[in-house]
Amino acid sequence: MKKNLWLVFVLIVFVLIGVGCNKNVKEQTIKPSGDIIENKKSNNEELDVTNISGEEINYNTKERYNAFYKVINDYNENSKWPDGQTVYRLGTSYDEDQDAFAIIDIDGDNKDELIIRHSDATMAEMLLMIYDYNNSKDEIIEEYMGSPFSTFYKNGFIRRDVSHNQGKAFEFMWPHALEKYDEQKDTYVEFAYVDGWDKSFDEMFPDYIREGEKFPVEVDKDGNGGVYQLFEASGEEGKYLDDSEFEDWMNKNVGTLEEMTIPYLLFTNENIVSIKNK
Ligand SMILES: [Ca+2]
Ligand SMILES: [Ca+2]
Repeated sequence: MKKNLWLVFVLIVFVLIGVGCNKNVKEQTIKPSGDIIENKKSNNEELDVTNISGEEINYNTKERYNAFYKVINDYNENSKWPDGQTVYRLGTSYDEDQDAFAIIDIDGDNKDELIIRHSDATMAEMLLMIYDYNNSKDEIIEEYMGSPFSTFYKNGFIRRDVSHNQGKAFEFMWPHALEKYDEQKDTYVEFAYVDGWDKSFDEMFPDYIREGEKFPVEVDKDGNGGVYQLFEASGEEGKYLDDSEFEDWMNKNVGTLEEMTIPYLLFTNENIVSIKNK
């Protein structure tokens, strides 16, 4: 169990520094041919989606869907991610654990993205990838790497739950990262990390509490036995907030969370071909 706690700690640190898992590829552009180009600057072709005459540019072209089709097909047929890495599958027979894909304007920039949900994997290797397409360069762009435990909201926020909750949050809440769509960078950036402390954890697992440490009773004003721990920047200590204080912070900084439904499709021939003919 001590080992498990260390794992949780390591996981939190990883989330905070923005490394989701072993597929550590950030902000790269990938040519359909498989060449990867470092892309430290913005992925955005043009922030202004209108041309000189003021007409809206349509980025959802045949080329975009064709590039997505190639990615989907390569993933399905050759078990290859766009960056050339191999897709490892467990071979599940349950529908809800199958890999799936979706095409949707997930970030609200008027361009459709390709989402690949890799659920047919061990918990640690599950992935949710978002790919964009650069029309002018004919390139697939990796916009986001998260996990199937990510929830997308209409205001550009993502809540990414950690895969295991084995820390002090215990039964009070589920630790998660909050990420936010950055229009300038055309990618999602870290916003905050939310953990918690369940008072009953101290009694249940006294061995895991560091010396001199105890549940912050003074913060738990509503007395429900739980407090939130909020990290607004990586590396900071994290401040404890009671339920209503955390709620205020959420209202002020995150706003109303309306969940987006992602129209996932399984990797059947029919579904794959439908993208080609889009
Ligand atoms: Ca979009
Ligand atoms: Ca409380």
